[in-house]
Amino acid sequence: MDNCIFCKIIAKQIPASVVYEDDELLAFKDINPAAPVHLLVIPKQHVATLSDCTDVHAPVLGKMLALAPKLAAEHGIAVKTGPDGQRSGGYKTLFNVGPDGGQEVYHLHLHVYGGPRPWRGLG
Ligand code: DGP
Repeated sequence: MDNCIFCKIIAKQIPASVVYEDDELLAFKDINPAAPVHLLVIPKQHVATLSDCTDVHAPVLGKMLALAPKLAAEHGIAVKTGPDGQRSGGYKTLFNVGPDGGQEVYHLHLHVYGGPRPWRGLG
Protein backbone atom coordinates (compact mmCIF):
# COMPACT_ATOMS: atom_id res chain seq x y z
CA MET A 1 0.00 0.00 0.00
CA ASP A 2 1.52 3.28 -1.16
CA ASN A 3 0.65 5.43 1.82
CA CYS A 4 1.05 2.86 4.58
CA ILE A 5 3.86 3.66 7.03
CA PHE A 6 4.24 0.02 8.07
CA CYS A 7 4.46 -1.10 4.43
CA LYS A 8 7.27 1.44 4.06
CA ILE A 9 9.02 -0.11 7.08
CA ILE A 10 8.65 -3.55 5.48
CA ALA A 11 10.09 -2.18 2.22
CA LYS A 12 12.97 -0.57 4.22
CA GLN A 13 11.95 2.81 2.84
CA ILE A 14 11.86 4.18 6.37
CA PRO A 15 14.02 2.92 9.25
CA ALA A 16 12.83 0.86 12.19
CA SER A 17 14.49 -1.12 14.92
CA VAL A 18 13.67 -4.58 13.57
CA VAL A 19 13.80 -7.43 16.10
CA TYR A 20 12.43 -10.27 13.92
CA GLU A 21 11.81 -10.94 10.24
CA ASP A 22 10.68 -13.91 8.17
CA ASP A 23 8.78 -14.38 4.90
CA GLU A 24 5.45 -13.43 6.43
CA LEU A 25 6.11 -11.30 9.50
CA LEU A 26 8.13 -8.36 10.71
CA ALA A 27 8.53 -7.25 14.33
CA PHE A 28 10.08 -3.96 15.42
CA LYS A 29 10.26 -1.57 18.37
CA ASP A 30 7.42 0.91 18.73
CA ILE A 31 8.60 4.46 18.03
CA ASN A 32 6.66 5.76 21.04
CA PRO A 33 6.96 3.01 23.65
CA ALA A 34 4.28 2.82 26.33
CA ALA A 35 6.26 0.26 28.36
CA PRO A 36 9.98 -0.56 28.81
CA VAL A 37 9.55 -3.23 26.10
CA HIS A 38 7.03 -2.29 23.39
CA LEU A 39 7.17 -4.28 20.17
CA LEU A 40 4.88 -4.41 17.15
CA VAL A 41 4.32 -7.60 15.14
CA ILE A 42 2.94 -7.08 11.63
CA PRO A 43 2.15 -9.23 8.61
CA LYS A 44 4.12 -8.36 5.47
CA GLN A 45 0.96 -8.66 3.40
CA HIS A 46 -1.06 -5.51 3.96
CA VAL A 47 -4.29 -5.95 5.92
CA ALA A 48 -5.68 -2.73 7.35
CA THR A 49 -7.24 -3.96 10.56
CA LEU A 50 -8.33 -7.03 12.48
CA SER A 51 -11.84 -6.05 11.50
CA ASP A 52 -10.99 -6.92 7.86
CA CYS A 53 -9.69 -10.37 8.77
CA THR A 54 -11.58 -13.55 7.91
CA ASP A 55 -10.83 -17.26 8.16
CA VAL A 56 -8.17 -16.92 5.45
CA HIS A 57 -6.14 -14.75 7.82
CA ALA A 58 -6.24 -17.29 10.66
CA PRO A 59 -2.79 -18.79 9.83
CA VAL A 60 -1.00 -15.43 9.80
CA LEU A 61 -2.86 -14.28 12.91
CA GLY A 62 -1.75 -17.50 14.60
CA LYS A 63 1.84 -16.89 13.55
CA MET A 64 1.68 -13.35 14.93
CA LEU A 65 0.43 -14.57 18.30
CA ALA A 66 2.88 -17.48 18.39
CA LEU A 67 5.75 -15.05 17.83
CA ALA A 68 4.89 -13.08 20.98
CA PRO A 69 6.30 -15.60 23.52
CA LYS A 70 9.48 -16.00 21.45
CA LEU A 71 9.99 -12.23 21.37
CA ALA A 72 9.15 -12.05 25.08
CA ALA A 73 11.86 -14.60 25.86
CA GLU A 74 14.39 -12.70 23.76
CA HIS A 75 13.52 -9.40 25.44
CA GLY A 76 13.54 -10.64 29.02
CA ILE A 77 9.81 -10.38 29.69
CA ALA A 78 8.78 -14.05 29.56
CA VAL A 79 6.72 -15.54 32.35
CA LYS A 80 9.02 -17.35 34.76
CA THR A 81 7.98 -19.93 37.33
CA GLY A 82 10.04 -20.15 40.51
CA PRO A 83 10.79 -23.32 42.49
CA ASP A 84 7.80 -22.48 44.71
CA GLY A 85 5.52 -22.39 41.65
CA GLN A 86 5.18 -18.61 41.88
CA ARG A 87 5.02 -16.90 38.48
CA SER A 88 6.81 -13.61 37.69
CA GLY A 89 7.42 -11.52 34.60
CA GLY A 90 4.94 -11.50 31.78
CA TYR A 91 3.62 -9.16 29.14
CA LYS A 92 0.50 -7.84 27.47
CA THR A 93 -0.59 -8.46 23.87
CA LEU A 94 -3.08 -6.14 22.22
CA PHE A 95 -4.81 -5.43 18.91
CA ASN A 96 -6.36 -1.97 18.68
CA VAL A 97 -9.25 -2.27 16.22
CA GLY A 98 -10.81 0.78 14.54
CA PRO A 99 -11.34 4.30 15.88
CA ASP A 100 -13.10 3.32 19.07
CA GLY A 101 -10.44 0.65 19.63
CA GLY A 102 -7.74 3.32 19.49
CA GLN A 103 -6.21 2.14 16.19
CA GLU A 104 -4.10 4.87 14.58
CA VAL A 105 -2.08 2.96 12.00
CA TYR A 106 -4.18 1.01 9.51
CA HIS A 107 -1.84 -1.91 8.92
CA LEU A 108 -2.70 -4.85 11.18
CA HIS A 109 -0.36 -4.97 14.18
CA LEU A 110 -0.05 -6.81 17.45
CA HIS A 111 1.36 -4.80 20.36
CA VAL A 112 3.61 -6.66 22.83
CA TYR A 113 4.22 -4.70 26.04
CA GLY A 114 6.36 -5.73 29.01
CA GLY A 115 9.01 -4.79 31.53
CA PRO A 116 8.87 -3.11 34.92
CA ARG A 117 5.75 -1.05 35.58
CA PRO A 118 4.34 1.60 35.50
CA TRP A 119 3.34 1.52 31.83
CA ARG A 120 1.78 4.51 30.09
CA GLY A 121 -1.97 4.34 29.58
CA LEU A 122 -2.25 0.56 29.97
CA GLY A 123 -3.98 -1.51 32.61
P1 DGP B 1 -2.20 1.81 17.18
O1 DGP B 1 -2.76 2.90 18.05
O2 DGP B 1 -2.59 0.46 17.69
O3 DGP B 1 -2.53 2.01 15.71
O4 DGP B 1 -0.63 1.88 17.36
C1 DGP B 1 0.26 2.28 16.37
C2 DGP B 1 1.63 2.28 16.98
O5 DGP B 1 2.55 2.43 15.92
C3 DGP B 1 1.89 3.40 17.97
O6 DGP B 1 2.17 2.82 19.25
C4 DGP B 1 3.11 4.11 17.44
C5 DGP B 1 3.65 3.17 16.39
N1 DGP B 1 4.24 3.81 15.23
C6 DGP B 1 3.61 4.73 14.44
N2 DGP B 1 4.44 5.11 13.45
C7 DGP B 1 5.60 4.43 13.63
C8 DGP B 1 6.83 4.39 12.91
O7 DGP B 1 7.05 5.07 11.91
N3 DGP B 1 7.79 3.57 13.41
C9 DGP B 1 7.59 2.79 14.51
N4 DGP B 1 8.61 2.03 14.90
N5 DGP B 1 6.44 2.80 15.19
C10 DGP B 1 5.46 3.61 14.75
